[in-house]
Amino acid sequence: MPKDKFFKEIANKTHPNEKLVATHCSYCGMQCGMNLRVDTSSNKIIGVEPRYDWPVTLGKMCPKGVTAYQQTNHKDRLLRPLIRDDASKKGTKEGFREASWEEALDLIERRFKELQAKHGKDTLSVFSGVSMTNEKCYLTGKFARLALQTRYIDYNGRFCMSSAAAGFLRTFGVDRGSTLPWTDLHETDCLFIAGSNTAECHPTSMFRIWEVQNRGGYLIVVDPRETPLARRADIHLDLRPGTDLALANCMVNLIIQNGHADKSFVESHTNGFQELLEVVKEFTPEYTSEITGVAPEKLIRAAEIYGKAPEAVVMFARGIEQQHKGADNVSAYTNMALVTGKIGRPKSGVATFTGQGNGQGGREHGQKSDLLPGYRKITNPKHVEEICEVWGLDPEEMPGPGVSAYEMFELMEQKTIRGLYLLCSNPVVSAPNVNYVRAVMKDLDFMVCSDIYLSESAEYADVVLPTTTWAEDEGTVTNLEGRIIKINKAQEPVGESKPDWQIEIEIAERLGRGKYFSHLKTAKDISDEFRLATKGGYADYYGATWEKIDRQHGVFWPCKDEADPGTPHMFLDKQFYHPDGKAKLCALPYRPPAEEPCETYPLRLTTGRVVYHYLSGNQTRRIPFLRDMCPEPYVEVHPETAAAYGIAHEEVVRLHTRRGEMSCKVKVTEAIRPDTVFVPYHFGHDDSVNLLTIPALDPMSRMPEFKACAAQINKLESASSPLTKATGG
Ligand SMILES: Nc1nc2c(c(=O)[nH]1)N[C@H]1C(S)=C(S)[C@@H](COP(=O)(O)OP(=O)(O)OC[C@H]3O[C@@H](n4cnc5c(=O)[nH]c(N)nc54)[C@H](O)[C@@H]3O)O[C@H]1N2
Ligand SMILES: Nc1nc2c(c(=O)[nH]1)N[C@H]1C(S)=C(S)[C@@H](COP(=O)(O)OP(=O)(O)OC[C@H]3O[C@@H](n4cnc5c(=O)[nH]c(N)nc54)[C@H](O)[C@@H]3O)O[C@H]1N2
Ligand code: SF4
Ligand SMILES: [Mo]
Repeated sequence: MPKDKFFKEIANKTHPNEKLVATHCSYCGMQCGMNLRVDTSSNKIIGVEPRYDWPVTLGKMCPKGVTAYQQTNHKDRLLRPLIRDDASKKGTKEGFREASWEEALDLIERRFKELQAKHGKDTLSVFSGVSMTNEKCYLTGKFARLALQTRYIDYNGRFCMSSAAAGFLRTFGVDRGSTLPWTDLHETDCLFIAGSNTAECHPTSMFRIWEVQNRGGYLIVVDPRETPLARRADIHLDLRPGTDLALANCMVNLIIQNGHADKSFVESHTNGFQELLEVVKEFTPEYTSEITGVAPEKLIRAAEIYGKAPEAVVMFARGIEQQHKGADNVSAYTNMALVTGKIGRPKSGVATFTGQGNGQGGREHGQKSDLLPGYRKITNPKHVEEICEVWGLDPEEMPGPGVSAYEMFELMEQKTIRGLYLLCSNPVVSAPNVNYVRAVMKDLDFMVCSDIYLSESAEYADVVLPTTTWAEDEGTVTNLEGRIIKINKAQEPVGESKPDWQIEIEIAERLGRGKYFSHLKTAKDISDEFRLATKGGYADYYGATWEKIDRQHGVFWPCKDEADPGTPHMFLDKQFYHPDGKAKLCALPYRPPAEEPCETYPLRLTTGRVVYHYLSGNQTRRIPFLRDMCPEPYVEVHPETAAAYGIAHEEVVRLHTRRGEMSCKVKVTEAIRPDTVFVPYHFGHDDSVNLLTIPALDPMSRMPEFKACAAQINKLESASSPLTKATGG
C-alpha cells in the first residue's frame, strides 16, 4: 500500500468523532507537515498530530509546532473591532472600546480620505508581514498600490530575509533561498553553517544534519555562541560578532591556495575571479584571526574540509545577514560554493534558512517597496506594463518605489507619512531602536492594526481589526526550500474575525477602488489571479495549481505551466540568471561593524532567538507551556566576564547602549565569547532588547544590524550612574 494511503486510513479509523485537516505549522520556514484534529460536533480545533507523509519533515515538529493549534481558540483572540476613544492613552492597552465592523470601516474610510485629500496619496503607508499566505501577501501589495494608491509599502522581511535576497540577486541574478531541496541535505559530505542556531530555530532540520555526521561527513559551524548545533560540530569557528566578511574571505583564499578551486567551472560559469583573488589574498589565517578572534588552525582545517568534500552545502541565517554588511556576507560565503563549483547539482549548493513561514513567497510578490508580483521591479517599465495588464490599470497610475521598513518610520517622523495600515507585524517589539519607533508611531495622525491578538503595536492604533489565524483560512505559502505548499482551513473564523484579504477588499471598495478587487470572492479567486500575475516573472508560480501542490507534495518555483513539474534543483544546467548566464564572484573588502566596542561600551551585544518563542512573542508568550519554559529575557554572559563585573548567575543587571537600556537576569554560560553578550528578543515593553539595538542599515538590503552593537553591563545599584543618565534612551 502506498505510504500516504496507509496513513490516511489509520487517521480515519482512529478518530471516529474527529476529522484531520492536513496542513503545515503556522510559524517558521520549515513549514512542518501537521494534521490539525478537529472535533466534528463543535467543528473546533482540539489538537494536532504530526504528518509522517510530509517528505521534508517526516513527522517531526518542535515545541512551538505541537502547541501552535492552541492559538486559534485562545481566550485572548480579538473577536470584534476596537476603536480608540481616548487618544491620550495611545501606547497602552487602555482607551479602546468594541465596535461593529460597519463603524470601524466607516472611521477608516473617513480618516484615510481626509488625510489623502489634505496631504496627498503617499501620506498613507502599509507595513506588513509574511506570516501570511502568498494570496494575502499578493493582495496586500495590490491593496497598497491600487486601493490606497500609495508608494509606501514595506514589510517585516526587511528585518529578516532582505540581505539574503540582495546577496543572491547580486551573485546569481535570482533570489531563491535554497538552490536544492532539503531532502538532499543529509546526503551531502560537508555542511558549512554560518550564523544559524538551527537546533532552536529550524529544529526539524537537525535529523538531516546529524545524518551527515553519522555517514562520516563533516559539520562546520560559524557562531559567536556555542549553540546546540555548534556543540555537535566537528569545527566551531567562534568568531566575534560582525566579522564574518573576513572569515568568508579567508575561507575562499585558503580554498584557492589549497588547489581546491574548480578552474573550469570558474572560467565557464562565473565572472570576477581576478578581482576576488585580489581582495581575498590579504586574508591569511593569521590576519583573519586578528579580526575574528578565531584560532588560525581552526580556519585552516575548516577550509581544507570544505575544499576536499566531494559534495558540500554552504548554509547561513540571520547571524550573518542581520549586519550592516549582511548582503556582502551572503555573497562572500556564496563565493565558497562558486569557486569550488559545488553548486547546481544534487547534494551541493547554497541555502539560507528562511525565517518566517512564508519568508520566501512573501518577498516575491509585491510587499517590498520596489517589487511587483513574480519578483518584477516597480522601476522597470516593462514589468509595470505586464502587471498593469493583469490588474487592468493604466501604467501611469502605478505608484513608484517606496522606502524600506525602518526608513518608513523616519518618514513618519518627518510627517511625509501620517497614516499607517499595519498588519501581521509587531514592530514596536521587533524593529531596531524601538524607543524611536514607539515615539513616531505614537505621533501618527491615524493608525490601523490588523492582528489576531492585541499586540504591543496594536496599543498604538486608533482602530484594531480582528483577523483570522492560519488555521481559519486557506492558501499557499512557499517554504524555505522554495517549495509552494498548501495551507488548509480547519475551522471557521472565531467571533467576527475576517481574513486580511477580505478586510482589504472591503476597504478598497469604500475608497472607490472596488473595480480592481470586487471580483475576488474567495482565497482561490485570489490564487488564480496571483498565479497569472507571476507568469513570466522569474518567480513564476503560474503552473503551481492547488491540485498539483496536493499531488506532488508541493511545487518548487519556477513552475511555468500545467506540464512543468517545477524546479527542485536550481542551476542544474549551470545557467545563472544574469544576462550572460554566469554567476558573479563578488570581491568584498572587510568592513567592521557600525559600532565597535569602546571604553564606555566595552562589550559586543548580539541578539536572537530561543526555541520556545517566535519573533516578537505576541503569539508564543500566550501559550502556557512556552511561556513557562521561557518567561522573560536574560543576558548570556561568559564566566570570566561575570567575574570581572562581579555579577552572579540569575542576578538582575542593567544593560545600556547609546540608544537605550533594559534590565534582565544574567545567565552565566561558557557557551559565549567573553567579549560578547546575547539577549533573546521575544519580549515587549521594557523587556525588549530592541531598546538597545542599532538601526545601522545595510546600504544594499536596508537590513538593520541586529547582530552587533556596543553595550555596557551594570550591576543594579550602579545602574543610574551619571554615565547612564547621559547616554540612556
Ligand atoms: N524558535 C524560533 N525559531 C524561529 C524563529 C523564532 O523566533 N524562534 N524565527 C524564525 C525566523 S523569522 C528567523 S529569521 C529564523 C532565524 O534563525 P537564526 O538566524 O538561526 O536565529 P538567530 O537566533 O537570529 O541567529 C542565529 C545565530 O547567529 C549567531 N550570531 C550572532 N551574531 C553573529 C555574527 O556576527 N556572525 C555569525 N556567524 N553568527 C552570529 C547567534 O549566536 C545565533 O546563534 O528563525 C526562524 N525560526
Ligand atoms: N533584536 C532583534 N530584532 C529582530 C530580530 C533579531 O534577530 N534580533 N529578527 C528580526 C526578524 S528576522 C523578524 S522576521 C522580525 C519579525 O518581527 P515581527 O514582524 O514583529 O513578527 P511577529 O512577532 O511574527 O509579528 C506578527 C504579528 O502579526 C500577528 N499575526 C499572525 N498571523 C497574522 C495574520 O495572518 N494576519 C495578521 N494581520 N496578523 C497576524 C501576530 O499575532 C503578531 O502580532 O523581527 C526582527 N527583529
Ligand atoms: S520547526 Fe518551525 S515549522 Fe516546524 S514545528 Fe517548529 S516552528 Fe513549526
Ligand atoms: Mo525572520
